[in-house]
Amino acid sequence: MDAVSNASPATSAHTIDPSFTDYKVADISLADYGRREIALAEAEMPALMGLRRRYQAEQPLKGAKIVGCIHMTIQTAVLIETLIALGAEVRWTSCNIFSTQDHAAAAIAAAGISVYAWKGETEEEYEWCLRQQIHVGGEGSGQLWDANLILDDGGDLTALIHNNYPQMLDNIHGISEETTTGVHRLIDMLKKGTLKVPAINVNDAVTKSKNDNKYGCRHSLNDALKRATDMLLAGRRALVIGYGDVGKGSAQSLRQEGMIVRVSEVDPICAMQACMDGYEVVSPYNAGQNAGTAESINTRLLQDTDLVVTTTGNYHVCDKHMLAALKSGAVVCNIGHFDTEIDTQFMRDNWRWVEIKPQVHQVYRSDEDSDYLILLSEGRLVNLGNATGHPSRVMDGSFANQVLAQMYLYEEKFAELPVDDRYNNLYVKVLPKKLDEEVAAAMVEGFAGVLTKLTPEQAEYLGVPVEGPFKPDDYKY
Ligand code: NAD
Ligand code: 9W1
Repeated sequence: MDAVSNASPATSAHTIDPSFTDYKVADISLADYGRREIALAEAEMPALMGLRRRYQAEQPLKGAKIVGCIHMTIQTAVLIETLIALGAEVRWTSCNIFSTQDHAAAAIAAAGISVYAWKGETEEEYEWCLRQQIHVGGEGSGQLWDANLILDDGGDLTALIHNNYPQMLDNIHGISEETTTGVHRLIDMLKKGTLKVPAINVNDAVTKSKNDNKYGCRHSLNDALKRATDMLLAGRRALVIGYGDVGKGSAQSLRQEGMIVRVSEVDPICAMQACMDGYEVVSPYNAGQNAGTAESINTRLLQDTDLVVTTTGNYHVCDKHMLAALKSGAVVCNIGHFDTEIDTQFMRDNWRWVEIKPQVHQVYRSDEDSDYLILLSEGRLVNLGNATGHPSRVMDGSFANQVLAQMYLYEEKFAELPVDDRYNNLYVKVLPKKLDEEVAAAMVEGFAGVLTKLTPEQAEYLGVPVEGPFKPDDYKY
């Protein structure tokens, strides 16, 4: 069977059935546009499409009823339709008030799938959507859906069900969780004894985290800068703050545009990696000492910097003194933690803002015409505010893990255990490394890459099975 036979049906198969009203999206007329982009994304998501091919006949998710709460994007549409292709029924919401792509949501609704999501929900609407999702035909019916699996990103749906609809947990076999924050919340619940069903940590699969942190940011940082400013990046000087996975991807993103890239770090191991990768390791503070004063600032460096990118996950790594000392006209942005890395509060309180267009501000530090900084996405994640997040091939790794996690939980059938046994069978764990390797293999195949097989002698020499897993569990990739 070839890939085409598993692809979504042609547009005409998705004409809207007027009797289907169990959804709310921004504009259902965007469905055809969404469907055309889903078709393109399918071609870029070989691991997900490979799972469709491999398991379509077997229907491993037949009888599965999944409530899914994850960014309602084109890539997520391919995830949803993969779960359905393997036999599942689903009801969907977005896990973020801004992350819905309205054409993706429309295409899913037009295919007869219950989805409650639109870009720019209020907090109240967001909560409302989650409640519609867990009720058949919406909350008005007063009838909870007999869901048996949760797919979550960030833990809001998990918390809502645990706190407000605990009766649903009787039927639920488990949760697969996409993000760091959600996994932390699950581990907290497990420690406190409030987690009632097992959970798979998708976040820490290598085929999720490396893609997300490193390759996702490599793809979208330079894209965001160019969409925002249309400036030529080559020959200009960048300071990347932090050289973890996001910093590594970001530095490469800028280098491949021809920028002169400098890196600052606190961790000598990451700083060494930056040196070995050929970046100049510098500090925005004189002799690396930050006393929290203007005198601590390495003004020579900042006067020679055209772009600052924060990637640390830390607080105020681009502080008010750095902002004041930067070269006029410099671009400032964050691709690390949500909104803590740049002291935008100081910029708001003290400087004059001019909106050039959404997500691009000129921030005047004085009355001087040329004395401004260009702040992107108001200091929030620049690859989401000024670009379109991760590409399909990056989400493919993550979402193939989601499908495998749902299959795993559904096969384990936790909810069918005698009630007394449940307590002893709770966990928050990653999938076995073999499955991570399978996702990776499917992605390699999608690039038409050819893997080499170990000979039995070589496998024996290394002390690993010919078919893998090839590395110990604590191996750092
Ligand atoms: P990481 O821990 O691997 O890297 C962060 C690095 O920053 C570390 O090496 C640390 O030593 C360094 N650092 C901390 N404080 C510093 C300081 N004051 N100056 C210089 N360096 C400093 O983490 P990561 O995986 O690279 O993720 C970083 C952040 O990016 C997290 O908040 C994560 O949630 C976020 N993230 C964003 C995206 C996105 O799409 N925008 C994707 C994945 C992760
Ligand atoms: N996730 N399909 C913005 C994305 C918001 C977003 C967020 C992604 C994807 C990091 C997931 C404006 C897609 C999502 C497009 C977009 C994420 C937050 C994806 C990147 C993570 C808080 N987190 N992600 N594509 N918004 O790219 O599902 O364009």
